[in-house]
Amino acid sequence: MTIDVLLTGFEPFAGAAGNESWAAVSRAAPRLRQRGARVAEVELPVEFGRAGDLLEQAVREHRPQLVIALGLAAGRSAITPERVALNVRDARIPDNAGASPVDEPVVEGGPVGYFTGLPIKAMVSALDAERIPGSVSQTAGTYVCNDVFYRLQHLLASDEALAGIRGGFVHVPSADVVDAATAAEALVAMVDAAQGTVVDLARSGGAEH
Ligand code: PCA
Repeated sequence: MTIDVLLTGFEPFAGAAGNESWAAVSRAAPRLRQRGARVAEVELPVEFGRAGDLLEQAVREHRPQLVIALGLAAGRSAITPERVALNVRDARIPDNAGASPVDEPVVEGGPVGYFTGLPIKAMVSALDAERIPGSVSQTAGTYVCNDVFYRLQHLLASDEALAGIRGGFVHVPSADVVDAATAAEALVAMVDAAQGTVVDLARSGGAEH
């Protein structure tokens, strides 16, 4: 089946009861459906390798036009569309299967990094318009979120059958910073912005460090 949007979030990790990324996806998907969009959502395991395998499977199955993968970044103070995925795994804490890779590539022989395929400046502008805190992030880290982000960009860049699919990654902060209802509203606004933007805005999303 061909769909418009594939959204993914993660299961809980590091002993938490829930994961804000999945809370946002599971609340936003029915709202997008209500407005006529064809949406698929997948909850990914916090496991190096397997999470990317499942995302790849979902992209091949659904052939969406747009893929937005979400993850939790506790400690951040805004919703942060990610600029770049890196070809490295470096776990500070074990993943949910107990794996702690250090300085391993996500994809052996793959390029050092990929830029997002999402119009992240337009997405941040859309968050501004909703008065939801948002900013561009320059790195998705080196844990499972970056793993999934890199796998997604590598897949979309290397398989011609998937040409034209736009995808990328967004970190959401913990619920005490942005609550679940607001994170879902933010996700709907970011989907709208991504669908409505062909050439990204030339506004600054830079940082000195
Ligand atoms: N956040 C972690 C992995 C799963 C999640 O929600 C990360 O930022 O890598």
